[in-house]
Amino acid sequence: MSTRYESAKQMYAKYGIDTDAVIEKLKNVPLSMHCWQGDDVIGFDHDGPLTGGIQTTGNYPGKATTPEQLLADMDKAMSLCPGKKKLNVHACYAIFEDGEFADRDKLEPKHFKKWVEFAKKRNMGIDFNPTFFSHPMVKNGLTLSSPDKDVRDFWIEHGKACIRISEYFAKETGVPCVMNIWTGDGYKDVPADRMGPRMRYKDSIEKILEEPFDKNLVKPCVESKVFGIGVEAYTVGSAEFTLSFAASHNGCLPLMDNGHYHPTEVVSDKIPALLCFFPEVALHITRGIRWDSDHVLILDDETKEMAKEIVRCNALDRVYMALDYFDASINRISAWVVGFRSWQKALLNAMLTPNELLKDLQDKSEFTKLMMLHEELKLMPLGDVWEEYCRSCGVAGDASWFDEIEKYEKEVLSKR
Ligand code: RNT
Ligand code: ZN
Repeated sequence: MSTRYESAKQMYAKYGIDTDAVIEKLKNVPLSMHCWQGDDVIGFDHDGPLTGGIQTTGNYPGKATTPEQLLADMDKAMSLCPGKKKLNVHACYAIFEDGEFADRDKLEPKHFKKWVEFAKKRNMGIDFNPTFFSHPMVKNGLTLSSPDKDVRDFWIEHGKACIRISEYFAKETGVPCVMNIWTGDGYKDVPADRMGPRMRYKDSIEKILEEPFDKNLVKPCVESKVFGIGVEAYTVGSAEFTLSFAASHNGCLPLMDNGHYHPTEVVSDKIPALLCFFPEVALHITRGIRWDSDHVLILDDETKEMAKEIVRCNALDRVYMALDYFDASINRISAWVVGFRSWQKALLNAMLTPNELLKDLQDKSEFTKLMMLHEELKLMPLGDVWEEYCRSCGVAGDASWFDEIEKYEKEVLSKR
């Protein structure tokens, strides 16, 4: 234990915070790491481009192109991050063996056996996502809301298959599986009918959820979005649509991606609003810049504020947290690690905040003192507790983890 940690511990103790207890608690908060950062959201089941109104930009060398590479890269990334990990897998990352292939509507648990083996070995749960993009059955940008019944039926079957796979993940790992439904369905230009696609979308998701599953094992979510690239005028799964869907369908959770709102809206304010009504909610944690840009998460103010809300609301066990960004312009493994560590820092910062004291000042209308404390707390020695947290998780607390990235880039990535 360093003397810096000892002195930080005393400083936090003055505010009634037990840093040792915080460190122990944080170690058990799971954060889902998204497999799609490693290969620019391509997956293993198609040769076509990324569609669905999302895009990766950049051409940094060394991206994973095989399951073996992707799993090795994720392993490397995870080894440099403190805290409890969960895997987040997309359906397009099915791993087919011996020349076998199954289309999205025919996927089976066995196509994800390798992911289960990987997760089990590392004592992790798995979250899952049906992939409603990058596929020829996306017709005119539409899937579950398409006017074409064959298109809808194909994607409904995909959703149902994904529920079965999610339940398999939960049973195998012993950890509930969060299954997130997101589609890029929408229109580039002003639509002539806004309600029709939404009614079809509603009906299709309802049909998917007719697939029997144990609500304790599978947590279906619906993710909203304000717009996508090439889908600027109208998104079927808007905020109001998905929130209302989740609110009116027992067992379905709302999923908020903080890159999916108008730029002055903040998810930190939406978290406590939803927690008043939903037993559980899910998050995609990202960093939007101007548009839905999916930049790597950093420790900026809104990131800190979102973590604070989860902690203040005592909701660490009610909010499923998952990273969701993709950057192809920098080392992809470093991108994973920077984002994962940033959210860990944000949670640590939130847990080291004397929330009860601050709430009390608010309730007593002592706003002068509240503002003063908010400001003073910003310079508390978070970094010293961070170092100790990382040390106790067996990872570097300083920038030296990057040596591993450089070594891996030289020895592995540059040879791909
Ligand atoms: C897209 C959504 C969605 C995807 C992943 C790959 O805007 O955020 O969650 O990022 O499904
Ligand atoms: Zn998302």
